[in-house]
Amino acid sequence: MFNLILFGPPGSGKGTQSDNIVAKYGLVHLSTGNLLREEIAQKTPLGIEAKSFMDKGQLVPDEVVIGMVDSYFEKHKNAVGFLFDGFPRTLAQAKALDSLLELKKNEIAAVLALEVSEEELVKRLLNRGITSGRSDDINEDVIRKRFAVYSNETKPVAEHYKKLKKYHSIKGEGTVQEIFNFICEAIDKKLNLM
Ligand code: B4P
Repeated sequence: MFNLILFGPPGSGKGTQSDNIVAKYGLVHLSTGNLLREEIAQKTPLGIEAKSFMDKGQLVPDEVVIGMVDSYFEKHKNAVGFLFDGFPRTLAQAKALDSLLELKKNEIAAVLALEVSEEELVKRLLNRGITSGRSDDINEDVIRKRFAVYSNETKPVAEHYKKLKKYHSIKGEGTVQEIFNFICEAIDKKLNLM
């Protein structure tokens, strides 16, 4: 299996680039954000609980997210690899993911981290709020709260993978195609070393 994490702050383009990556490399896309939004749309108990956190710009509790990832794995037993998008977002999630993969005698090949300035991120998210109506993108205070959560809870995930020498920075500003080219370069380099 070839497993990648696409990492970066809210609005850095993880969802956008994931579509291109899975189309080119045949990986299974695991976006915790998309899975949570599906639960919300179906008004499941998990979705109703998740919405109350997401609308405030907070993270959904680890045990909820990890349980969801575990059952997604079960549904995709024959995957050639996974692209993790928006997961892990806390150190506890990263450690849970490492253990789940270890059980399958597998590991993360690389963490690709999209680097984008905060000013550009706010612009993108407010713009998406207008076009998609996503409730966590409409209010600038909620967006700023998500950045604070990212700094406090998600940045330690970067440190974890830096120590394991799996972390690669990618320039996340430019056109979608330019950024995709940087991502492909990093992936192809990794694949050639395997
Ligand atoms: P996510 O769904 O993961 O979304 P995101 O971080 O807001 O955005 P992403 O980086 O995917 O941005 P996108 O490509 O869409 O999370 C939403 C919420 O779910 C979280 O706040 C949290 O509450 C919860 N959640 C999710 N996972 C969780 C977890 N593991 N644990 C706990 N809670 C969790 O791009 C954004 C915009 O920019 C788009 O409009 C796009 O068109 C535009 N864009 C993209 N690339 C561009 C470019 N190169 N130039 C200009 N615009 C660009």
